[in-house]
Order: sequence, then structure tokens, then C-alpha cells
Amino acid sequence: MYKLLSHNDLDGVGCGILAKLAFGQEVTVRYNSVSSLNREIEFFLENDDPDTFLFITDLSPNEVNEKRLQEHFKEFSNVQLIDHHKTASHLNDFEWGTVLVEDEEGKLTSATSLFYQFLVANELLAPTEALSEFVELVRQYDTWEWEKNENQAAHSLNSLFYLVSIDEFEEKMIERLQANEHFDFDEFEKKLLSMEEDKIERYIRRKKREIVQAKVGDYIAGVVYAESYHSELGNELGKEHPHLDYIAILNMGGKRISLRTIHDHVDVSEIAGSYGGGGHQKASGCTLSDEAYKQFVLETFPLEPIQEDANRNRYNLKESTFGALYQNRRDETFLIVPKKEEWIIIQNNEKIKQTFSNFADGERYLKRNHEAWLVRDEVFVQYLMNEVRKASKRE
Ligand SMILES: [Mn+2]
Repeated sequence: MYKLLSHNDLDGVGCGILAKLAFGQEVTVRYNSVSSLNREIEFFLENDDPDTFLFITDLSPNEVNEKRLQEHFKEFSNVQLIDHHKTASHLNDFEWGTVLVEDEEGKLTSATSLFYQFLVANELLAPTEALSEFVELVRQYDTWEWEKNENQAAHSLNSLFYLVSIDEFEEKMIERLQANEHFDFDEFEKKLLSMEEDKIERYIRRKKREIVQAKVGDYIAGVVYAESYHSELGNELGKEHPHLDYIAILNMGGKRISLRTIHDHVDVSEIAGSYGGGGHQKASGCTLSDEAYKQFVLETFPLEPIQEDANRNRYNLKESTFGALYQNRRDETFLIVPKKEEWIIIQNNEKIKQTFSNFADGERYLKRNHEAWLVRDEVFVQYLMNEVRKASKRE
């Protein structure tokens, strides 16, 4: 007999689907949240037949259970953990641990892609076109490579996963992977998915008006409350506000925080780690501990949302050689304007000391230090008229 303990997201359930295709009735699959895995491991060690082969995928045990699993492995040698989370790398020290973030060709892995390779290499599962296509969709979604590759099908697969129950998803996928030569969605699913895409877009648009900016430790974070679509949201908000080091998404009901970054200079798995969580460099999570609650909830609650840049302007435009006008909540004005080889900032009427080699750096400085936003054309025109008036008075 086999038992699989896996994560309750698409990548984790992808492993469950492969296990059921490989072992059929011989495998019991249990899906877990990050926090419920340890209870399941303890239950397994205390109650299951010790001859049962245990797989753990897309999740990692705590230190106590690492030791227990090692004891169990020494006696029965029937444990295999397969994961791709950076924060689980130390499990490679155990004979039963295989943790790989990136393969030999530098391609990011997922638990489903690693488990597929494992099953095929051990001749427990025969590879097929449809299976390889399915596994690749899961991998591209989980690593967020789908976005760069514009692989909408990968995103759709994850949306479908959240539209139906895990049981229904498993059943549908198993049937489809056994029957079809290629992996695809049916007509009804396609209609449903296009409606879902619209819904996600509307949800994100609303959240863009709620995000606040806060200094947390050495970083400047965007903080937003949301129950769903954390990856989509983290990515969109990160791109909308590149001056933020990372985005913290608070799920108050679940008492959890998701951390996402689009930047290479930030490792959100380290930040999550400092609150007892973990994950990947660009996507991680932790529980809302007392300390995290204080930092992310209590201290940010009085803050006003980030003001969006004016986006229908014809005159007050970013990178304009005439200057781009910004404003903050204290009604201070900032003009970013090129001067010789550099960009300078005129705050109210005075040039600030610091200069910038490009417009983006100047804007980043303004947004990080003053939470300034690009003003609408009307405000810009008024500003210019005032400048002209002041100039003519001086003459
Ligand atoms: Mn994963």
C-alpha cells in the first residue's frame, strides 16, 4: 500500500492525480494545508501499517517530524519526500528527501513535475503526451512561468481547480488523462473559464484601490486584504507599484499572510521565515502571528490607500522632457524633469540634492519617500499657470 500526503493547491493535487494514475486503489491520498501536514505525519506514524510506503509532496515537515520520519525510515526504508521549496532544501540531507528548486537545465521545477519524473524513472507510471502536457501546465502555473510564456491554459487550469471541488477536479482529470491523447478543456469549461477571468479582473481592480504602503523592517511593502486569487493579485499589484519591495496579502479569516514579489533583490521566503513561515524567493507565506499582526494589521490600519497615478493625461506624462508633476497628501508638489544628463526633482520650488540617472529612479524615490502620485492634467495646467504668473511678477 501507498500513502501520499500532499499540498491542497494545484501543484499538490497534481501529485495526487499522478499517484492515483500510478497506483490506483493501492494509494490513499490526503491533501493538507501547510499547517495540517504535521498532524497527518504523526497520525501516519502512529496508526498506519508500517509497511505502507509514504510519499510527501509539495510540503515539508517540522523538525520534530523530520526526526521521527528518519527513525521510521531507518527501520522500514519506505519514505520519499519530493519538494521544490527553497526553504525545504535542508531535507536533501536525508536519504528520503529530494528537494530541487531548479533542474540541471536551469528550469524551475514544481512538485508535480518532480513527482512525474520520479514515477516514470522508477517505472511506476508510463509517460504519455497528455500526461506530459498536464504536468507542464501545472509546472508553468506553479512557477509563474506561464505569464512570461503567455500560456493562458496554465492559468485556466488553476482557475478550474478553484471552481470545482478537489474531488471533482481529481476525477475529471484522471478520466481525461486516461482517455485523451492530448490535454484540453471541454466547451463548457471554456465558457466557465472566460467568465472566471473577467471576475478575477474585476476583483483585482477593486483591490488596486485598497492597497496601502508601509515600511516594514528594511523594506517598503504594499499591504492589502484579500481572501482569493493571491498569486494573481500579488503579481498585478507588484507590477502596478514597482517601487514596492513586496506585496503582503492578508487573509484574516484564514489568519495567514501571502508574500509576493516581482523583484530579484527581495527574498520573500526569508521574510516569511522570520515569522515562522516559508516558501519560494518570489512567493511565500506565513501565519498571522502576534508579531505579524502588529506589523501588518495594527500599524497599517490607519493608513490611506495608495493614490493611483492619473492615467488619462495628454500633457502631464511620465518621462516628459517638460517635466512630470507629482503631488503627495501634504499637498507638496514634485516635478521630475531632465537636466543635462540627469533627472532632477523640484520639491515645491526647490531642487532636492539627490539626482537620478533615469526617470524611473526619480519616480521610485518619490513614491518610496513621499507616496506621491502623478497628478491629473488640470492640476498640471494650474501649476504651470502659477509658475508663469510668478515668473512675470519677477520681471
Ligand atoms: Mn508547489
